[in-house]
Amino acid sequence: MNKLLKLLIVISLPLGLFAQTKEKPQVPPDTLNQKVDRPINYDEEKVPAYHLPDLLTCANGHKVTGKKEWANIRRPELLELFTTQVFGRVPGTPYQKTIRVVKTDPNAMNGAATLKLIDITIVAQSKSLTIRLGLFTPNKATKPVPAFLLICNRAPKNIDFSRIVKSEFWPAEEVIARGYAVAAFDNADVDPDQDDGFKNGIHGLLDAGRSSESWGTIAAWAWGASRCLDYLVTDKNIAPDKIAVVGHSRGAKTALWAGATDARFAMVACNEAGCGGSSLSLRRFGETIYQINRNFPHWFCGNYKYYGENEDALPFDQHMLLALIAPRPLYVASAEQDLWGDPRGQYLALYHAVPAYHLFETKSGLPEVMPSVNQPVISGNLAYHIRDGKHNLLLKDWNFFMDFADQVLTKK
Ligand code: GTR
Repeated sequence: MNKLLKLLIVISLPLGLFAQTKEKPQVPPDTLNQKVDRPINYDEEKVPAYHLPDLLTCANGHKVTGKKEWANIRRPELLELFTTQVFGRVPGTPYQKTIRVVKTDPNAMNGAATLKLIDITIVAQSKSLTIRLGLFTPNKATKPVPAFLLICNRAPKNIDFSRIVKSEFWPAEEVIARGYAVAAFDNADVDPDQDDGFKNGIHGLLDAGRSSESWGTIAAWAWGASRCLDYLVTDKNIAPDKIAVVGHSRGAKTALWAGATDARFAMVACNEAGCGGSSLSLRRFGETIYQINRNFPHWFCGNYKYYGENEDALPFDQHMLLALIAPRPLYVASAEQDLWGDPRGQYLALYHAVPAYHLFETKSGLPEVMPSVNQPVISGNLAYHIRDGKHNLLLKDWNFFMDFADQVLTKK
């Protein structure tokens, strides 16, 4: 091989520029039953060569070139792939939903906001469950405002609606000060974060027999986010077409799936979603599909386990999940020390989602080179930052999200 060709391959491989589409794989053996303890790779040099499945090439080989084909053919195909292979399908069990505003305090945050507590009760198969949604709207607003909904995957004190405890994880005062409404719910209200055989939470209400395609806990939380949205779009203080969903880590995987499955979410802010969320699995850097399914067997559907230690069989990668948000605004955020979540893999996934955005408009382009720490890139409807420090959701992240929302939601 001549030198120039060799150099081209070395430069192109990390970005997966030699992309190709793969057929759906044969079901490989369930590697979870074998004891695999491969060391986790944190070395960029050891990232294997990989071929990213092509975002715009349909299963039948047809290459999508326009937004109509994307919306009618390729996007539904990818949505189905992520439904059957990663997150699982929501059962069609009928249920009743009642929404009740149980408390209103027009003088919250020393008069800066109005607090509403909303109970969303779901009844099915003689069982019931209530999701408590907390919402602050800014009192100084003269018209309906954009809103942020946080899927809280941490202890409820992080979203303390009484504001006795304040946490950067949900900096409600700062969000209100910038003119946004801010809402949150505890994901445990929807489904416990436990491998409980899907007996409890919303699975206990809606499941009627399970298969390898049945929904896992992340899909359940995303479903819960949509039930919160059912209320938020009716609140007269909120602009119903300007509601962003925000999540951190497992909550960010959830936010991505909520945005993918519910187009009413006008923006997704995905903070450090990592494996199964915003980072490319084919890089096998940090957490792997095998590890995540071993440690959290309840998060995804059964089929996802087949790809553990078997990434080459993947007919998709996470750039395709990000592309399901297109053309809506999408913010992907990483943290410098969060190597488990593979920051570079997160940036590359976003970079490779760009072709879907380009079917709609060309302003959303991203540089090939990852931006420096604490230097957000905002480009049309796409944004990215890598914050200094550890795996966490901090005020700094929220401020960057709000800078983006100022452009893509408020000014819209
Ligand atoms: C880790 C998990 C990650 C991420 C994280 C979190 O243990 O391996 O995928 O979701 O938890 O949610 O904080």
